[in-house]
Amino acid sequence: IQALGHQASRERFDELLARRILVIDGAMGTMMQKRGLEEDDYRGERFRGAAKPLKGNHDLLSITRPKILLDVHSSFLEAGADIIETNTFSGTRIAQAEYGLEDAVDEINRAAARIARDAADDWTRKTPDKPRFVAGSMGPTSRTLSLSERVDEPEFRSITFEQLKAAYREQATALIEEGVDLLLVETIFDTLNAKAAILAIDEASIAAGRRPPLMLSVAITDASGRTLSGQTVDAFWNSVAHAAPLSVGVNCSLGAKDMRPYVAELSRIAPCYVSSYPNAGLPNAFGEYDEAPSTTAGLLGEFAESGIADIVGGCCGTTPEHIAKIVERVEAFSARDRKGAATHEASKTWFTGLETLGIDGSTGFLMVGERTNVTGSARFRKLIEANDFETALEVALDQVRGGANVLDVNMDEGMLDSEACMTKFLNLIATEPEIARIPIMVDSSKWSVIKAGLVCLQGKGIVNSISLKEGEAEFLERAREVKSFGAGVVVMAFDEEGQAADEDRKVEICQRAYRLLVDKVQFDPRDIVFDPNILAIGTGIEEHANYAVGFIEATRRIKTTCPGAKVSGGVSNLSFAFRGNNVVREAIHSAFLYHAIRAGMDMGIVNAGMIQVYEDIPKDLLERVEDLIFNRRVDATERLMEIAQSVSQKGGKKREVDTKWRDAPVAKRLEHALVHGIVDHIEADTEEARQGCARPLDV
Ligand code: THG
Repeated sequence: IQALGHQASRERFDELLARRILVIDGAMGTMMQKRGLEEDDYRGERFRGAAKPLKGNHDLLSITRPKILLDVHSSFLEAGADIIETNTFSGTRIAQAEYGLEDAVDEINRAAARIARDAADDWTRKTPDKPRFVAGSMGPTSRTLSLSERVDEPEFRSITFEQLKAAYREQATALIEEGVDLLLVETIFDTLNAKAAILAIDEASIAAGRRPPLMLSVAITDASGRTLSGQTVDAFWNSVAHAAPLSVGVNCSLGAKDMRPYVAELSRIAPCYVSSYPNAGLPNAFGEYDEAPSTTAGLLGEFAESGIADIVGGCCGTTPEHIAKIVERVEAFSARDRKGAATHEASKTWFTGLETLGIDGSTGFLMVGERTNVTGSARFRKLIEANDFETALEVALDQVRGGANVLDVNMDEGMLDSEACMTKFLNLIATEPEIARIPIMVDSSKWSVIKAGLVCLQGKGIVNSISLKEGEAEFLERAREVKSFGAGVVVMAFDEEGQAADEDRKVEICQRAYRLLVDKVQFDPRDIVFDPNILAIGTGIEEHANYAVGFIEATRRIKTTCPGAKVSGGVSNLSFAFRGNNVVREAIHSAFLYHAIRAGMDMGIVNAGMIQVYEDIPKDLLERVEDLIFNRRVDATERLMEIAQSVSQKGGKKREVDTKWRDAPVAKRLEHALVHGIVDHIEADTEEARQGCARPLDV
């Protein structure tokens, strides 16, 4: 992609932005509406026979009323806009399907791009010192990949990632081939839709041999500061940062005034330019946007002056008068130098769900919940086999409440349709805010299952795992695929010769994988998570005695020689030999983690909520556990077994379940249950509430 002339056109924008703020045009829809166009105007000759009503399908006007479109572009260019948007906001098969015009999509995009190109080139000739640009507009479509449209079927999706990606690819291809200068994925309300667009643009650019710089623009729906699909602004950014856009910003949503904090947030965390093109204020009683041009311009001028926005313009309700005022107001300012920006953020690893998880040396150990794994939990497996996904979701929720920072999901079981189970479970999780808050680790030894998982994640998840087991070619191919989704990756210390058991092999394989990922795939080192294999100790087999030491020492060396990369491991593997005795297993895990974390282990797959505090491990037990972990005596296993019997009676640490909320009045209990997604008492509580109300609706 870098070879596709991308760099040259980016440098051009760098040069311009170093001199001034760039202004993007105003609303297309508003301008069209002003003309009082009727059904026949939209139809023209071309769509005379179309079956469905077409009024309001503005994208058609590029074909049926090209002169009007040219006039609109010209009026914005005359007002001083540097960038005009193509009239293609709904130019995808998905959006046009609402009008039965799927097959007109290529034509719509090409016609719109040509008109915009002509208009911009015309003005570049008129004002050579102020070149004009065309941004190919790509709207969010009318579908959403992260939400269900059926209340009673939360796993339902009206479209697949592949369908949406294909639709965006068709649009991007036409826009690129017709010579747009930029591609603008805008009004993003679902980050997963945007990810499909990003992948589609990559594919279309490679096929077309040219990659225009990318602009991404998110819509924040209300004062909660979240997208419609629930992500915070910083989670949104960290989920799309892999696209390395020219700019990221906010459009539509609110007026400039209420948009400010989100624009400021993006400018603080994103190392690219920031755009802002708000509506003309908040809608009035008639749903119209009527903020005065000087007001919008005053607000955006302050953005430019404060250095939080580099590209500004208007969305719904903004007119050439707004743009003219904005141009005047931002004239004195230039874009902020983005090169030194966000250095603090640049040092961390970021994963996201609906919210952001930032990891660096100061974060502390992170727990990856292990229970949502059909091979790691008999209970979870039985629930999935019985198709009881509702209860299976509670397993996930328990992990989150137990403190899991990331959730590992594994559906690898011969009797299951693993791809379908992964899809269904992740789609369900996506609609449960308390779970979807945290990043997902998609765990499978089958690549098709990993892919099924990746296309369900709007956040920046983690692939678990890839390795050099099948050689470099496959390793690199998979790494590229992970990167194209912007996900992180767990790399197992495994190569063509097999699994690394001793320290030197673990280090050697991880270092080799690191160089391949960083040098050949330009994989961000921060997105690499090494897993140097936690293998069972205390098995009675001599070669296993040093496994814990090997992991800890390898971790230390990997962390110092592979800068940016993180280290993780499946902690419960360590104590397989002590199955059935949870007290001993938990003591082994906690003591092991205490030392592994000091050696640099960042995260681990654990039974969240069951990790004990090191200091709380009884001293006699701890001594024997550490003898085993550090391979300090040949009889360590026997000595641990000896006291295992006596401690096993005490039972594992019971999860602290907060039941205090049950003592509250019924209305409060229902509120608590709703907020926390607890269904346990819902029927009894609802019934109790109903008895005290006049009508069921009051409940
Ligand atoms: N590295 C990476 N991924 C992994 C592993 C790893 N994924 C799977 C596994 N190893 C980590 N997950 C688990 C989950 C559960 C258990 C161990 C590891 C476990 N389960 C109980 C047992 O088998 O005794 C199950 C008891 C029950 O049925 O409830 O110990 O190493 N990258």
